[in-house]
Amino acid sequence: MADFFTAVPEPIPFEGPDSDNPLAFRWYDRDRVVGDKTLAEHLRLAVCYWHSFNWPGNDVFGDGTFDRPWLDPSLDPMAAARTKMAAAFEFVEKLGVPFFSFHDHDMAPYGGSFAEERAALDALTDEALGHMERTGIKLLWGTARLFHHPRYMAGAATNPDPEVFARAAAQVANCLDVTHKLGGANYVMWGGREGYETLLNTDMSRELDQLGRFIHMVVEHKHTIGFEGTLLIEPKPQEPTKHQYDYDSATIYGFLERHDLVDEVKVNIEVNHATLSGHDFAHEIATAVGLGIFGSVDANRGDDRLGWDTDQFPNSVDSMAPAVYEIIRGGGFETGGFMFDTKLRRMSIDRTDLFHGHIGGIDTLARAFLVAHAMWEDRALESLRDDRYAGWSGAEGQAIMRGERSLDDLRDRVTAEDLDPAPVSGAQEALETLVNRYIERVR
Ligand SMILES: [Mn+2]
Repeated sequence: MADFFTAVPEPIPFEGPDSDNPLAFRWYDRDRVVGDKTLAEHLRLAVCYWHSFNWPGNDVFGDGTFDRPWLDPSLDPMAAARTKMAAAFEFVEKLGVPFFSFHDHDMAPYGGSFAEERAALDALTDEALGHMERTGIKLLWGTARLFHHPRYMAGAATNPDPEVFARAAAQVANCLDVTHKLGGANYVMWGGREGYETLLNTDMSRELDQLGRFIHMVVEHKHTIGFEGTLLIEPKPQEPTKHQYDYDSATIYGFLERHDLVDEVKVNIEVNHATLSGHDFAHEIATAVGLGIFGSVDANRGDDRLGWDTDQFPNSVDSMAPAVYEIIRGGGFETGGFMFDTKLRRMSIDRTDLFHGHIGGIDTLARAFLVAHAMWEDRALESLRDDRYAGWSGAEGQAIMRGERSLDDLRDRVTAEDLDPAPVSGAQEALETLVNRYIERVR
């Protein structure tokens, strides 16, 4: 442990739901066994490097507000990167979560030739490996920042210039190599600027084919170096470009099918991206689970009144529990986890605010998990769902689904039996109240 977050001298303890200590967990009892695993093993929580340590709290109207001394441009870039890393690992260790995640250029500075940037990334990830071995903290995923530098203003893989594509490919090769070196459980591809502003200058089908070729090259490199983590694409419908190609999970599934990548790539679903695409978070989970491409989650939420990506810490068990239920129903995380791709509000300038955001978010996820797991164990929703679809387990239902009935067959049967089935209640209000009962009672 280093000495940046001195107001939090010890690891955050678990004190239970009745605690009033703001620097304690009330629900995240990491060693509590729920079903077949501990809460820590179910949730696989991760802190992000970029918003938490590499973002100064600036917005389009003003400069950074946060106390992040390593971002001072007058410092030696490598020394500043090392100070930042020490603070990041101090934070994750005190928070007591098992994983972190990083962008290449949030850990390593820009500057010099491509070879020099690669050497800086290699050196700093060697140093990260030391922190990981010392603390036991693991890497949930790495990712390349392919949207920040002006060269990527018109996209990386989808850029009209193949030299930009080449630069992006080289950057991903470096980042995948160091993610492998750090034992990353996944590698994420967020298409930061893979999209368009106007069709007046855009050949969309060409750009999508470029993206398909790029992802195939990433898959090839993964197998060449022996990386066994999961490749993930992160859906987002818009921002920064007006129309992002990776709109939502269903769009990505269609893209993966077209480019023969379904067996190689899954999705990293972000709560705020799901809601921006017009879906509930739970819908995006259920879609990905149903299509066999569910991978991981970024837990940050949006604001119902704002139409952009606010990346706030999750704070509503009511809205999170139904989505966590869909994750449990799908079998839970394999290599993925809950990652805090979260931003403090710009006025949250105390060093402890970063703890408050994460503690509240983690307790929200832990409590949502306990609610969802109790509903799953009791089969409270599943037994109702089973009843609702029971007809499809009968002989006629199965014959239809096996393709053994034509429209004519069914017309003959409906005519012969004068089939006129009575409607059955969907009972939505009763089910919503049932979920609330679980939220009230879980301990
Ligand atoms: Mn994200």
